[in-house]
Parts: sequence; structure tokens; C-alpha cells
Amino acid sequence: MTDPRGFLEDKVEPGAPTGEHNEFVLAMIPYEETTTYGKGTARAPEAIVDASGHVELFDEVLHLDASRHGILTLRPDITNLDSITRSAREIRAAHPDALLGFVGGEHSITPALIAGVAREEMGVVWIDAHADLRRSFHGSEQNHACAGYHSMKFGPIVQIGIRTLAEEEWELLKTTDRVTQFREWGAAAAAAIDALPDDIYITMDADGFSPEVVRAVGTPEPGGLYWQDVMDCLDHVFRKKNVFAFDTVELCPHDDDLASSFTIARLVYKTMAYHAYHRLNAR
Ligand SMILES: [Mn+2]
Repeated sequence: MTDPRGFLEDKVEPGAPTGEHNEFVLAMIPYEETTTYGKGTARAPEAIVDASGHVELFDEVLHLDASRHGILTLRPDITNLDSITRSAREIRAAHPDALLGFVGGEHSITPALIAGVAREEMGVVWIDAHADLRRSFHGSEQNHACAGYHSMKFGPIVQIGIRTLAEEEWELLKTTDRVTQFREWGAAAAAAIDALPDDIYITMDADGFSPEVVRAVGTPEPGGLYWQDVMDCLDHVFRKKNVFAFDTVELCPHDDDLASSFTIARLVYKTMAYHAYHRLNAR
């Protein structure tokens, strides 16, 4: 709570990153309890804030500066998943109209966050290499490999980038219409998103990207989404739906891999830019 830096605040030539009224509220959630292979996602939020100081404020595609709508950076006091839910609920109550962004942290934070901000009727867009549909993993239902399973109760999920599956997950997929999966971004995935309820939560696991794009993840899976795929997906979701919150999870920053941290910082800001383009500027 003592670190005063905000997303984009360290820029050499800052624009107006934090206004009096903030359309964007970013909360740092450095939670890591159950990762099993590459570790370090607890350090992701600050690596992303560091990298954000080097992100260009102007969007080269949408021709706008999302930071002019105001970005507030919060570091809630979190100790466990219950405190994450509580913090998310408090942030939602304090900023009812802002687009909320949560910067993780491991993927188990996603159902905890959704529990705090859920709408009555909502859908989830899930970018990931993994389905995360296990009921429990390594003896725990709170494992990051179970995040999807625990998010299903809040609404239907469209997963994109999925390219590894446990047999247990495959069996579950045959019996539920709650989760729809796509290996790639394309017309079929776009149509599945169209069929979701209007209110949308987006979760973006860094390993949804190809390791060619983001390599610093706990479980790098071959194949995966390219940068433009994810941009096209975000453009589609914000064009068609009312996105009320998003998260980015599972980056495991390395000092010798600035590209991965920078790419996720850029992803966070791009998400805000699409919201500004399709929602704020259109008002
Ligand atoms: Mn994953």
C-alpha cells in the first residue's frame, strides 16, 4: 500500500493518467499460492506497472489516448481468496461506473474476483492455453487449474486459445453447455461471444498467447494466439458487449525478458483503449 506508483505514471512525458474522475480502476492482485511449475506471478503486477511507464499513451490504431479518461491504480490489502472477493466488491461499490481491471497474480483469483463483481446475468470471455476445468488439483479446489470450473456458476464461458486438456476436462465438456472452447480466434469464436449475455467479464491468462509473443509464463504451451488475434477478439467483445471488468493473470516476469512484461502492460492499456473507443467516446 506504500508504493505510490500508478499504471502509466512513470512515463517520461506523462499525459494525464489520473484525473479526478477515473473511468478506469486497476487493482494489483499479486496472489500466488498454487502454481506448480514456473513460479513468480506474484511479481507480475509491479513488473507490469514498471513496463507501463514505457507504453505510448496514444493508440496507433484507434487514434485516442485512453489515459485521458483517468486511470486509478489501487493496491488492496489481500491475504487470501476471500479478501480478494471482499476487495473486488468494495472497489465495485466505490467505482460503480468504471471499467475495473485486476492485474494478477495466478488464475485462481478469477472466480474470487468474479464473486465480488458479478452481475445477475453475465458471461465470461476466457483467453488461456488451459481450460482450468478441473474440480480439484493437487488436493485443492482453490488451485489455479480449477479457476474455470469455479467460474462456470456465474455465467456461460467462451474460452479461446485452449490447446491442452485433461481427460477429466474433456469428459466435463461433453456434459455441459456452460463452456464453449476454441483453439483459435475466428468467426466461430466471435459467434459464440455474440451468444453470451450482454454483461461480460474478460479474463486473460498470459499463456493464451503463443510463447513467441509472451514467453514468461508458468506453463508455456506451444501454439496459441498472436497479438493481432487478441486485439481482434477485444475489438469484437467491446464492440458487441458491455464489458464491466477484466483481469490479466499468470505472467511470471523475468529480468531478461522485458518483452513479456511489456506485452502484458500493452495488453492492459489496449483493453482500456477498446473500452474508450467503443463505450466512452461513443457516448
Ligand atoms: Mn493457463
